[in-house]
Amino acid sequence: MSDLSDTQRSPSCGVNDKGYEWEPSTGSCYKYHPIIKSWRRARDICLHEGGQLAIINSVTESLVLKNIYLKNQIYRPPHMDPNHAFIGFRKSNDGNWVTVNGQSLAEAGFDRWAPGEPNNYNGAEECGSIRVGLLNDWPCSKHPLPCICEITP
Ligand SMILES: [Ca+2]
Ligand SMILES: [Ca+2]
Repeated sequence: MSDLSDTQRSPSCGVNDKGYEWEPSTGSCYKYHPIIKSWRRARDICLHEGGQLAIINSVTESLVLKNIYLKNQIYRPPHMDPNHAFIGFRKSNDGNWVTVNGQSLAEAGFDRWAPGEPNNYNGAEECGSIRVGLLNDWPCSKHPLPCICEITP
């Protein structure tokens, strides 16, 4: 017997939170939060919900996340960039980018930065975001962003 394919797995995300939507193409559930003040706050909110900040493990998943925030534009305050959200990676003390699971981006399976990124703008961009489906570095707390949480049932 082979493993069940993604489409045969339970659509349950394992939490009592209708904000999480099952995505068959990646086998994960995702929730979009429209405004989060800081990356750390975003990380804590996802953990509190039983998930974690989304980690991109494939090109497919980058496109899923891109579509999630496009789908959620209705929640967008006028000054917020709808194509930009905190996700689960940041700069470690030794200057390497690591996911909230402690993997390098390459180990996680997706390390495509947006053109010109990471640019460490003003020397103060230590946290990770996704912008139009590609990676970006962004200040951890100076500018609020939406965030995307992930649960892998
Ligand atoms: Ca993932
Ligand atoms: Ca940047």
